[in-house]
Amino acid sequence: MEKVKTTCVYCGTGCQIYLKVQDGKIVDTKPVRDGFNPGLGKLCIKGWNVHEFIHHPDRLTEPMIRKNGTLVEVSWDEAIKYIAENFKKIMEENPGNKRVLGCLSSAKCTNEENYVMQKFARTVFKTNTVDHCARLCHSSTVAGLAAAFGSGAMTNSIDEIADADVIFITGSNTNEQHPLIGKRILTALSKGAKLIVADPRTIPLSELATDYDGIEMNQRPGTDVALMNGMMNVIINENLYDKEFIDNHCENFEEFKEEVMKMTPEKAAEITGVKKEKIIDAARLIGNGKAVSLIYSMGITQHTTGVDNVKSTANLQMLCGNMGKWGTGVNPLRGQQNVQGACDLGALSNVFSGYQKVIEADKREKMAKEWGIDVNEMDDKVGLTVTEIINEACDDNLKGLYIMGENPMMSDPDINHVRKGLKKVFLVVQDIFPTPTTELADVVLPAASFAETDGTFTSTERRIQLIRQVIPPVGNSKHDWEIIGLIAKAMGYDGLLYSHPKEILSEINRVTPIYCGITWERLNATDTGFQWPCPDENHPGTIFLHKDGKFSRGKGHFHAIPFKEPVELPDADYPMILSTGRMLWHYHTGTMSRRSATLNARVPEGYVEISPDDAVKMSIVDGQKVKVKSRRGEITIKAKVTDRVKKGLIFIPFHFEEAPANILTINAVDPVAKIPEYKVCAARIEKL
Ligand SMILES: Nc1nc2c(c(=O)[nH]1)N[C@H]1C(S)=C(S)[C@@H](COP(=O)(O)OP(=O)(O)OC[C@H]3O[C@@H](n4cnc5c(=O)[nH]c(N)nc54)[C@H](O)[C@@H]3O)O[C@H]1N2
Ligand SMILES: Nc1nc2c(c(=O)[nH]1)N[C@H]1C(S)=C(S)[C@@H](COP(=O)(O)OP(=O)(O)OC[C@H]3O[C@@H](n4cnc5c(=O)[nH]c(N)nc54)[C@H](O)[C@@H]3O)O[C@H]1N2
Ligand code: SF4
Ligand SMILES: [Mo]
Repeated sequence: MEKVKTTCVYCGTGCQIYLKVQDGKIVDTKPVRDGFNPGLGKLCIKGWNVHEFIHHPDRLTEPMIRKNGTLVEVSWDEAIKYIAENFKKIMEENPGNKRVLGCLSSAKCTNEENYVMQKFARTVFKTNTVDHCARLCHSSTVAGLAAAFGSGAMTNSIDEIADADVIFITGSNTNEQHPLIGKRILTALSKGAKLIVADPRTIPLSELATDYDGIEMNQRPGTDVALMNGMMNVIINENLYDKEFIDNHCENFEEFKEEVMKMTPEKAAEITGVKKEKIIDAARLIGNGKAVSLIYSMGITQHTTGVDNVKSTANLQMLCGNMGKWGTGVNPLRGQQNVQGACDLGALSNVFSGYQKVIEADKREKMAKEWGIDVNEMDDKVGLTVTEIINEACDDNLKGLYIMGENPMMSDPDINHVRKGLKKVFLVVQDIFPTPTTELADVVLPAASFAETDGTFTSTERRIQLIRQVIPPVGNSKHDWEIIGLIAKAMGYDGLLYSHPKEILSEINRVTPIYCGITWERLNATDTGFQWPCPDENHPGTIFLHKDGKFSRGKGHFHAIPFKEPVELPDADYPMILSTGRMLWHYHTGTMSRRSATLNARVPEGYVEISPDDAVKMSIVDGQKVKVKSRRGEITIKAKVTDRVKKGLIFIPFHFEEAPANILTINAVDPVAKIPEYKVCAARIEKL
């Protein structure tokens, strides 16, 4: 059997896999064991079964246009012509208006495809309204860490976690969501490391923390600033902080200290619901640690205070000098297999590739020159973000939207609001499967999957690795980069016609300083890939950032962060806190994992986690169907009675179309990062 090496398409760990081919079909997946592999020769259950969705009969294989209300198969020529005419018409009817059209790019697609999509938005639609799911995920990280350190990425590498002597994990269910990174935590524990887990729920790691003499804290959702300020209060009071590191490498310490001194451990305990003694013990463990690694994910970012939460993680690690050294750092685990890359390549409304700001004239001039366009026609303001795109569509301001590889009808907050907006616009959706979003589209375009595409993905540790075309695009589908080029040409711009992704990568190398040295030739000559920044072709890449306290922005900046409550707290009508997130067996909106027979057989339907206390109080038994209501809507779903959640808290994974969590969630966002508060809203449970 032929086997082709490529990169797993689910989470951001970047595991290397072989896809096995028989009679033109991909029939099996095996981990790479004979070469470099961030997964250490192992895979998680999603990785083992990643081939299962590729040939699923639901794959989109022909372009479709909505005619008299139904989607009808058409030729590529007809679809492309129809799209170009409609988008051009919107531009002609709204001359000079740079907020009538927008694009959603995709963390499921390659670096090259994301580069092409943002270039399309900026050259053809002439707008900076291009964004993607990072907005819903780690936009708080990008904003918060850039403000603190000058660079918004995971500071250290996956391997280093195994060598930390204290690991502080907060808001990351690492063993379920990044299982092969979770493996490094186990290795560290077996070498004597201490684990602190702060999560409102009890997760697999919580048990490890208690088993290995660490600390588990179940804070009230949305109280992380109070918790971390409380810990830092202890660290300062007990003189456990790194004065030398702060004096030499940081700024604004006094203002920060003044704020932190207000949050005594007593006060923090009162706000968070965590016992004072635990806060003090956790602070001492971190303060006395030699190499402390801080790991976080959505539990920190998905709040209206997401940026504040992220800045607090930075404060904590700078305070103890746990930066710029092996085994330390602030380590946001990036979720999608290429969300780091989609951000790096400029699929964001405020930056070109390499985080070059769109509001800076010299950056616009540089891009205009490379792209062969008139700089004066470029959008010089920050564009709309994911949630703003929906709001503007609802208000009839945005009139056309081109979505590649995103499913906002399942993944955005407050789906009823999303539906209202998407129904109003001329909508083009390019996906590999039908989704609730394609159901609203005027045109549906069939894309090739990761197994049918050459290109690169960038993993959570800033590592750029190749993906390889194993089979030709299924049916009549085409590569995402190719489709975008065809639409651009039909709209009068030839600068997006490429013959192969390697041509796109060499353009990326030319205009993106952090990716300059990561060429197609070099990637083919190594099996480890390269970690950015990699400024030239002789550079080996960068294992950890901010080495020796030399922060990307110069000095590390301490921020004074007062605690703020989430936007919607429980009350008499909606007495419970609803939190949403994920589980091991499914992936996001389920388009892929629910079409994987193995994964779907294991967990075939959605559920709401409810505590035994609340279940008894309401006489709800495990497995019973209940109604969950919020101010936005209601769903019917199976109750799962479990002590993973505490009294007053319920949790719903957002993978299931029949019981979509996002009918309930609130469309309230962080003022800076514009990330929605997926982790806290008020809800109630009713018996059917
Ligand atoms: N199996 C699987 N793996 C995945 C994904 C998937 O869908 N399925 N998705 C990928 C993607 S894109 C992402 S972004 C990552 C996300 O990975 P994670 O962030 O690990 O996943 P979540 O379930 O969203 O949330 C993590 C934890 O945050 C906790 N939490 C909730 N509220 C709070 C709070 O107020 N404070 C704190 N500190 N914690 C809180 C939750 O209880 C939960 O345990 O996973 C990636 N990996
Ligand atoms: N309630 C709640 N909602 C959340 C979250 C939460 O924790 N709670 N988490 C948020 C987070 S962190 C994230 S990252 C988002 C994810 O939000 P989305 O990105 O909208 O979710 P996905 O299911 O990953 O959607 C990816 C789409 O791309 C398609 N696709 C896969 N491969 C390809 C390809 O090669 N080409 C093309 N064109 N399409 C492809 C898939 O079929 C799917 O429809 O969800 C967010 N929504
Ligand atoms: S840990 Fe992530 S990258 Fe590795 S096999 Fe599992 S889903 Fe794929
Ligand atoms: Mo994500």
